[in-house]
Amino acid sequence: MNKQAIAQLLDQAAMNAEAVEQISGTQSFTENQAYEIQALAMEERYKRGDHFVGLKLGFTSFAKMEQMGVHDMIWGRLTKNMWIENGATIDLNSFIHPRAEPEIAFKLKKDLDREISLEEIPEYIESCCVAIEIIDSRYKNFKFSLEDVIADNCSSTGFVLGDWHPLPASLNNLQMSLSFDGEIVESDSSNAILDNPYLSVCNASRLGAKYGQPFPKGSVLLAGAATPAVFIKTNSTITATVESLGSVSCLTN
Ligand code: 0L1
Ligand code: MG
Repeated sequence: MNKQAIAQLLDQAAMNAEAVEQISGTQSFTENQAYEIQALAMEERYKRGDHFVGLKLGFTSFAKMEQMGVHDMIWGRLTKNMWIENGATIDLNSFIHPRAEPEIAFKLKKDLDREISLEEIPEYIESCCVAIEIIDSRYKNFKFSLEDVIADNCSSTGFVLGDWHPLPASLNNLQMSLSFDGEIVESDSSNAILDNPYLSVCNASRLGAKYGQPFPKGSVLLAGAATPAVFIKTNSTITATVESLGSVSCLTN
């Protein structure tokens, strides 16, 4: 299959909520080609009226990188149709095997079009908030290679954002948790995100520069999960909490 055919296959899998076999099982492709496929697949969404609103980083925990045998983060695109209002109900029939992650999100104050340092973050980032990321691999059994998952837009599917807060001096040592119906199912310190969630911004800027993708002012940036992702159940309330940033929820039917 050529890149366009793979992009269309993954786009249809997401649209119809029907899993496909991992591409790397039958043909090999490079990381660069995987990002090209991701961009082509997103073009299919944009043609239907959706649009880019931000990006997410994946594999931001050193444990997850080690587990996957990789040494760098991956990034995917967030779109308007993935945005779920805080407190809204999501229809699980439109997903394949969705999982939730507790995250921290940032909002860009100006175009992020070059690699920036930690010291430059206040110039580029306006605010932060607690977030839930919903991921849903388009591959059967959530099984994929690094190239497969990049082509599949890093499993990006949905995100819920809380109230925006001015940037604190530090985002370290904050307790983060994911609850189902008020019961905590996963929790960890914000340090699980690259030892410092602000480093996600620096890494997003580095990856954007590497792949020739500037991120416009106003974009949302999901910094990566602090805990493993947890399978979502029907008829439940999913809540992510970050100490000092508050909570955000969505419901499932
Ligand atoms: O951390 C993430 O948002 C997940 C990135 C893609 C890998 C996965 O689907 O677990
Ligand atoms: Mg995530």
